[in-house]
Amino acid sequence: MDAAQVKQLAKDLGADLVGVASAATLNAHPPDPKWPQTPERISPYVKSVIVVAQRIPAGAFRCRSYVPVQYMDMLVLRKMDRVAYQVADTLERAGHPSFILAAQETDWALKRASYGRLSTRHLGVEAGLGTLGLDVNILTPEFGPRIYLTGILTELSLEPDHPMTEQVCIGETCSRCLHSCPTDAVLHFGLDKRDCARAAQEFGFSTILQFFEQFVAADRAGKSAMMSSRDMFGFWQGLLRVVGSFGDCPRCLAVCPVGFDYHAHLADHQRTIPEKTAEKVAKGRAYLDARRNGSPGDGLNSWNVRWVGPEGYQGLVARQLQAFRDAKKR
Ligand code: B12
Ligand code: SF4
Ligand code: SF4
Repeated sequence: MDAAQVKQLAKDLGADLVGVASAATLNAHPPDPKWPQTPERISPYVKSVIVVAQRIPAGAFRCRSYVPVQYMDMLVLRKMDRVAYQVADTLERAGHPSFILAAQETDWALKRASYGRLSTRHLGVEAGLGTLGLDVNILTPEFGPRIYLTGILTELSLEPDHPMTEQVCIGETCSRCLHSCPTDAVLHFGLDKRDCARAAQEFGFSTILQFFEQFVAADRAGKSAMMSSRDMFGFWQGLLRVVGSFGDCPRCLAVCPVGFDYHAHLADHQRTIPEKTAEKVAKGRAYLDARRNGSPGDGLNSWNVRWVGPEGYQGLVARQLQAFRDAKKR
């Protein structure tokens, strides 16, 4: 099987986007070399990683609450895993050992469980699907950041795709993700993960740890009150349908103006950002000044710029919007 046939297989199974990265390139460019998220750390035999992305339907971002998008996230992840599993299974039946990794699991050995075994965003960039945005989400020209993605590791050597060199993200002059973030976690092509996790993982691992630390220290009445608290209900909901333990906050995904889905279904609904404040606007301006002065910080350093798009922003979204309007007129 060649790369074109494997991609067609993934598309036929329902993948929205698919690309191929070479394991040798991924091994040579770990996102953070101190904590290598590389295929060779997992298996020395892997030659290629097939990257599959599944879009999150835009309708879920048009609702009054976050609940519908939270549940859609879980269904999208399940579909993505099924597609990836079937690709791996087909490759192996054709004689090429292949497997997938859990798309949401983290590895205790990598930064005490804050990193996945592979960074699927970085896989996506290497497979030519998009580039990292101001908020470090991967932005695809088709669906912006409104995707989940995973990798199929295979011993079959496939022709790799090339990373995009043009920055897909509009950048500091846009800063809509920064304006919308409820915990002000968006940095300059970086993220304060602790702050993000307060909203994105309301009933996640650190909330559970804090809860039980307080529970152990509480007296009998305090323990009893904690047993019937909203936190406890959140943990139950998480067990029931995973919602709450991750994927809670959709704001940076919802407001990003990249993607045909945004032009078609979200531009009207997401135009105004209620969370925008003067302080956040000033922060975006400071990032713009830093970039113009040539001192943008870690997110755009010589190692990281590879995944942001070394040629900078060249008007992709404006071109897309024009194409969208032209298509509508026809
Ligand atoms: C752990 C995790 C989180 C945790 C992090 C927890 C923690 N305490 O660290 C939190 C809760 C923050 C989180 C949040 C979200 N997540 Co999440 N998450 C992951 C997961 C499982 C692993 C992340 C990882 O390994 N990153 C790898 C490292 C290298 O990335 P990094 O730390 O960001 O480092 C880069 C830059 O930040 C920068 N950098 C590093 N250090 C520093 C320091 C400074 C100062 C600066 C400026 C820059 C900088 O350089 C690095 C190299 O480029 C991945 C799945 C996967 N296996 O990849 C999903 C994943 C990244 N999450 C995803 C999503 C969708 C989300 C959320 C939108 C929530 C939601 N609704 O689902 C938010 C988005 C937040 C954001 N803007 O990035 C998707 C991303 C899809 C996309 N379009 O990009 C992924 C890929 C899941 C998937 N399988 O599709 N997530
Ligand atoms: S997921 Fe929410 S809290 Fe995290 S960066 Fe995006 S908008 Fe901010
Ligand atoms: S909202 Fe704007 S600044 Fe943020 S990632 Fe999207 S294009 Fe980039």
